[in-house]
This record gives sequence, C-alpha cells and structure tokens, in this order.
Amino acid sequence: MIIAAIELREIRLPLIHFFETSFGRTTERNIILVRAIDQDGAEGWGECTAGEGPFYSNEWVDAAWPTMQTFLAPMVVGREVAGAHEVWSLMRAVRGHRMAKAAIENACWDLEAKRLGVPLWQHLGGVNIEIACGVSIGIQNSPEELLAKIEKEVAAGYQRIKIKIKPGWDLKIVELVRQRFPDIRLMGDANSAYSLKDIELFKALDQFKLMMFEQPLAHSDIFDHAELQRQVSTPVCLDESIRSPEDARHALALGSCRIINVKLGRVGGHTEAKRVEQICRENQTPVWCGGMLESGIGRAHNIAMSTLAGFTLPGDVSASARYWEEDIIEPPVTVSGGGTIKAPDQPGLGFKVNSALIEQLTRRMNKITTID
Ligand code: OSB
Ligand code: MG
Repeated sequence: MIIAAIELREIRLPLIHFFETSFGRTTERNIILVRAIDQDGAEGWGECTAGEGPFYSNEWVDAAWPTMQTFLAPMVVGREVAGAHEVWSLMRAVRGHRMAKAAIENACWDLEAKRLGVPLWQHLGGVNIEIACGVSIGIQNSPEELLAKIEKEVAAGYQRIKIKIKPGWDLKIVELVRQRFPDIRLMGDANSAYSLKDIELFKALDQFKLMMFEQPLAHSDIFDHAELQRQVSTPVCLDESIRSPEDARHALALGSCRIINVKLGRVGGHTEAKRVEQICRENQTPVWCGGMLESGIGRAHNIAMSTLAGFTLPGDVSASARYWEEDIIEPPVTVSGGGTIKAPDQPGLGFKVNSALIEQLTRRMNKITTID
C-alpha cells in the first residue's frame, strides 16, 4: 500500500468528570487525530495519546503536532509499504516521540486492516474476543466521593478497581476502601509520586492485598523499583518506565516489576506493543492495557491490542460514557454486566468514525501529501 496523505487534526473534548492523578487534574482533552489515506482513497484512523502538558511523559500536544507535521508525516507520505509493520522503521531517524509515531503507525494499521477487510484485532494476531475491563478512578475531592464512585463501578460489573494515590491520599484511603470493599480486585497507581525513602509506606500497604503498586517511583527508573520489589510482597507494575521492548526486557531481567502496563502510545504503536507483549509472555509476566483518557479512536485501538494472548489482566479500557457526553465513534464503546468488551467484527477498528462531530470539534488541521 502507498500512504498518499496524512491528515492531522486537533480536537477538544471536555471530560464528563475531571480526572486527577499525582501530577495534576485534567478537565478537557486536546487530542490529535491522524487520518492516513492510501492511493485508492481508503482511510485509517489513529490517536496521539500525548497529554495537554509534559507531565505524564515529556510528550505533549504542542510538541507532538510540529514533530508529526515537520518530520514524521513526511517520512511516511508517498512511501510504499508492504504493511503497517514497516511504518515504524520509516520514522526511525526521529528519536523518542513514541506517542507521535504511534498515532501515525496506528492509523496505517487501521487502514491496512480495512484494505484487507478484516478486524484490526485479528490482523494483529489477537486471540481473546472478549477483553476484561477495569476502571481507573482519579483522586477525588473527598474520600466519600471516591467510595461512591467505586460503588458505582463495582455495580456496573468492572472486574478491578484502580485508585490513584499520592502523598496525603494513600494509606488511609486504601484502608478506607478496603474496609468498605474487602473482596474487590484493587490496585493503586502513584504515577511516580514516591521515592525509596517511602519504602515503609509500601510495606504498610502490603497488608491490604492490592493486586499491584503501579509506577510508585520515578518515571524513568528501573533500578530503585527493583529494590522496592525485593522488599514488598505486592507486585510492582511499571507504566511510565517502560517506553520500549528493550525497557521491558531490562526491567524483567532486573526484577523491577512483576507486571507491565502496556500503553500503545507510550511504547510507539502496535508493532512495538506486540514486541513488549511477546517479551512479557516469554517471561511469564502478565500485561494489561493502560489508558490515556482516549477518545473512541484510541479506545478502539486499545481494544484491538488487548486481544493479544499476553493481556491476561483487566485493563483500563472502559465505556465511552464514563468519559464523554458523546464519543467520536459509533456505536460508543460499551461494557457488559460482566465487565468485558467484545472485540468488534467489522473491518479495521470496527467502529464508524463520526466525521461530522469531529469536524465540529476541530481546532486545527493540516494535511501532508506528496508534492507532485
Ligand atoms: O497512569 O494510567 C495512568 C490517565 C492519564 C495519564 C496516566 C494514566 C491515566 C489513567 C486513566 O490511569 C486511564 C483511563 O481511564 O484512560
Ligand atoms: Mg499509570
């Protein structure tokens, strides 16, 4: 296939409820969408998971946009590829910027699957038609609000609850949640809010039988996490620290974690995500799909990735209605009473993109095509 054009769009999408982590509060998303168009006019969609500021990672919207426009898109446009798996190497001259690369590559994966007339999840080699879902619940204004939110999501059927923790919202909150919900599958995500000086806190948290501590220490660390993992019984799960298949291999060799959260954008797209999944599977290390408050397009990509064999734990992929008044795909993502999402049977992402709504939400647009 020949990638004839890449169209970038930035949309604004207000969240139904703010989402707060140890690094800050988000009330509205700015999202870059990518549309890849081939020589026959077929299209595929991708979503850049960079945030509104460089806080989760060093990538963010206003850095990703010119990186894609000036460097990444021109490396891909006009090129003939045997498949989407070749797109990653076309962009190899650019270091980092994995979320920006992923958005472009993933659009090509959707495009290729549509050209072949097969669902993307099948094209990726997925095996699990139904994926297990959990929810990520941010820091709330009060403990009571957190308990009410957990109550609601447990009743909706979600298979595990993740709460965000930070200094001042940790031990007491976990204790409170455990008192109220003694048997749920529960975990805590610190988004790098702690250091090894806080080791006593994590030892104290062991008693609450959390499924895992997600990214407790520095965002790029795999050394201190190994020390922490030696000293606690709860599995450590790495999110921010795993940016590539090599990072995954190194972290597993060092014993820095027992679980990995795979985020499609953070690791650079489906090709790299499949490598991470494979490394973890070969090392008997479970993975699950993380979320970045994606719109329907990123969400649909997450569903496809989650069908790969190594994704054996419930992910952070949940219903569109938890985030958006109206999602940009049709139908929106819905979750069964058992806390699962069924992989779609339509070609590509398997959802219809609501172009009229996207048009309405667009703040800027740029189309990169071959100069002829
Ligand atoms: O650390 O997993 C994280 C959202 C934004 C940035 C980082 C994280 C998250 C989430 C939300 O936990 C997951 C979701 O519901 O999309
Ligand atoms: Mg996380």
